[in-house]
Amino acid sequence: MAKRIQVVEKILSANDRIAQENQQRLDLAGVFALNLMASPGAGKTALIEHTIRHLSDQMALAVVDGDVATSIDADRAAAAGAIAVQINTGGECHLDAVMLHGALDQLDLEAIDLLLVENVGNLICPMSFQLGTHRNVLIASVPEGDDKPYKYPGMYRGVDALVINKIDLLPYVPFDMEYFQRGVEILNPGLETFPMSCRTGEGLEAWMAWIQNAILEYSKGGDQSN
Ligand SMILES: Nc1nc2c(ncn2[C@@H]2O[C@H](COP(=O)(O)OP(=O)(O)OP(=O)(O)O)[C@@H](O)[C@H]2O)c(=O)[nH]1
Ligand SMILES: [Mg+2]
Repeated sequence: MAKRIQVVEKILSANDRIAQENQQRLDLAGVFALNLMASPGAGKTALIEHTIRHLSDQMALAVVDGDVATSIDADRAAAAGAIAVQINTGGECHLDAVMLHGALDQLDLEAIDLLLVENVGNLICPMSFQLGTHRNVLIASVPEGDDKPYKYPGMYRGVDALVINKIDLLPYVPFDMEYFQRGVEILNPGLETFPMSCRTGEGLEAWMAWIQNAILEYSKGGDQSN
């Protein structure tokens, strides 16, 4: 048993080394990168599509899409107007730094300002594998239920921003926003939160402003986080 733990530790530290390398490559080319994590179906790709449509007249966007088996999400990102690279994890429930490293090889980083990485839909594994991106973002969604911060604390603790998607469904599903946000506040005090509906477009402006501001800070050289 002790041996097995050592192996896991080695894998994680190898991952962190490559994540660092990824971030150096991104920084050298001036690419600001977000790691978007969520449970399956929360709206990661929907948010990516909106972000591409809102920001692509101001900056060059690329998407790296992690999926177990298909290229459906990368195709959606490409159709929305971004350069898109698909990673098929072949069963793995998360992206890791090596996978992102391979995807970066396929991109002309010098020509990109913003990189959106869509992680595999999962609320546990992705958090254990840093990728070298500058921010970790969690997309929660109303139909998942208001107890998720309490049940998946690691994910809520480790992110830099939180989107609460599908607020258009609040009248139809039981979701106590106060209870949900209380859980978030305990785990990650002051976490920047964006209530949103990718269906109606509500809340998208604040999200776009957050990205624009983060990129501005990054381009001033004050941001090497994650
Ligand atoms: N009502 C409602 N539906 C939404 C919203 N955002 C996304 N959806 C729907 O939710 C479903 C999943 O959206 P996706 O963007 O594919 O979710 P995802 O997180 O990328 O899913 P995976 O990549 O499979 O994990 C789709 O049917 C979307 O149309 C929203 O704000 N409101
Ligand atoms: Mg998706």
